[in-house]
Amino acid sequence: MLLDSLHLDQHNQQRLERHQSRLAPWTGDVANAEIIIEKLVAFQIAIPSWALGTGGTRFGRFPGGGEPRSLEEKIDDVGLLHTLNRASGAISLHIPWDIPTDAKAIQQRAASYGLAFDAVNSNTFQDQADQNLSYKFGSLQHVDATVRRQAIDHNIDVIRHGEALGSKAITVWLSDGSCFPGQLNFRQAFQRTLESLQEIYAALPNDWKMFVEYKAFEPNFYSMTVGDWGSSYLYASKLGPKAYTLVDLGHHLPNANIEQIVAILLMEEKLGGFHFNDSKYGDDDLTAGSIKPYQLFLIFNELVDGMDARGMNHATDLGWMIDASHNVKDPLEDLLQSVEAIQIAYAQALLVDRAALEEAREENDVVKAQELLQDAFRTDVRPLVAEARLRAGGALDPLALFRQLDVRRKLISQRGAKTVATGL
Ligand SMILES: [Mn+2]
Repeated sequence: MLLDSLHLDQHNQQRLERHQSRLAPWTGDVANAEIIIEKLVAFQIAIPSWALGTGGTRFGRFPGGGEPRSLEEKIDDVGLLHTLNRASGAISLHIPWDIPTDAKAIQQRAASYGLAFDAVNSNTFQDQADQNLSYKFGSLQHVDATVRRQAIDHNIDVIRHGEALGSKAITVWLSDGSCFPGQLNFRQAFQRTLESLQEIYAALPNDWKMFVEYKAFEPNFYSMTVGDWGSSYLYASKLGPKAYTLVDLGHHLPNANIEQIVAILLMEEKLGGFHFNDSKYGDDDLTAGSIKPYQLFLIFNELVDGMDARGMNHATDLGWMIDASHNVKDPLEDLLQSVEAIQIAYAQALLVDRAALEEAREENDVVKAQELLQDAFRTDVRPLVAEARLRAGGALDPLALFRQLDVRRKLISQRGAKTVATGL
C-alpha cells in the first residue's frame, strides 16, 4: 500500500489549523456553504483507463516510468487518486486496450478502492493486430457492409464487457469521415452510420445509455460524420430515449460557445455526458481549467442551471469524465489537478445568485448580470473543496501528499522505469 490512513491523518493534522482558518469565513457568512460542501462530496469524476500513462503526439512519446502495465495496475492508480481526493470514484474502460480477463476479480479490485465502472468506450478508430478488416476508410459509415458488421459486433462486444463489470453506458466516438472533397457521399455516410448505431442501440440493456460523442476534425480533416453537436443530436434523437449527446470540451472548432450548446442539449433532455480537458488550439487534451478556467466555470454555470431546472441530480444524472493526455506531466499529478479544477468550477457555479441573475436579465441589466457571474468566478472556493475532501476521508492537499510520499518513485521501483501503458 503506497498510501494508508496513517499517511492521510498525519498530512491532514499538519494542515488542519491553516485549513480551518481559511474555511471559517465560509461557514460563518455564506448561507449555502454547507450545501455546496455536501454537493462536492457527492460529485465524482471518472478517470479514463487510457489517461494513466504518458500520452504522445504523432511526433513521439516520452514515457515517464512506473506506468501501469495492466488493467489491474490501472485500477490501482485510480484507487490511489480516489484515496487522495475522494472525488475520482469511477474508472472508464477502453476496449480493446483494457479487456478484463476475469470480470469478477477486476470488479472486486475496483470495489476494494470504492470505485465504480463508468461508461465503456469502443474503439474503431485504429486497427488491432488480430483484426480482419481495416477501418482506414471508416467503421460504422464504411461503404462495405462487412466492415460495418465488424464494427457493430465490436461495439456490442464492448457492451457485454461493460455489463459484466456493472457499467451503465457505452460511449461511441467515431473517427469516421473523409480527408478530401469528393471522397464521401455525406448523406449515405450519415445513413449507414445511423443504421449501424441502430443495431448497437438495439443491443443495449434496458437500464443503459448510449453516448454519441462528436468531434469537429481529426483524424479526418475534411469532414467528420459525427462532427458537431447538431449531428450528434440528430443521431441521438433518431436512435431513441436511451441515446444522448456527449460533449468533449476539446472537440469543437475554435471559439465555439460550449456553454450555450450545453444549455440547449440539457433543455432538450439530450445531454448525456461530459469529457473534461482544456485546449488552446484544438483537441489539445490539456489539463482541465489550465487554459480557459472562465469557460469551464461558464459551462458549469449552465450545467447547474439546466440540471436544477429539470430537477436532476448533479452527481448521478450525467456522466462526468476526464478525457485528457499528459505529454510532459506525471499523469497522476495531472489528473489530481484536473479533478480539482472541475470541483472549483462546479463550486463557483453553485455560488451564483440565480434569483438575482434572473432579475438582472429581466431588467436588461447587462452589467449586473456580468458582475454576478464574475463575482462567483473570482471567489476562492478552494477551502470548500478541501473541506469536502477532508469530510470524505481524503487529503487536504492531495498533490502535496503525492509528492511528499514520493509515489512516482515507488511506482517506478515496483513497475520499472521503462513501462508503457496501453493507450494513446
Ligand atoms: Mn472524448
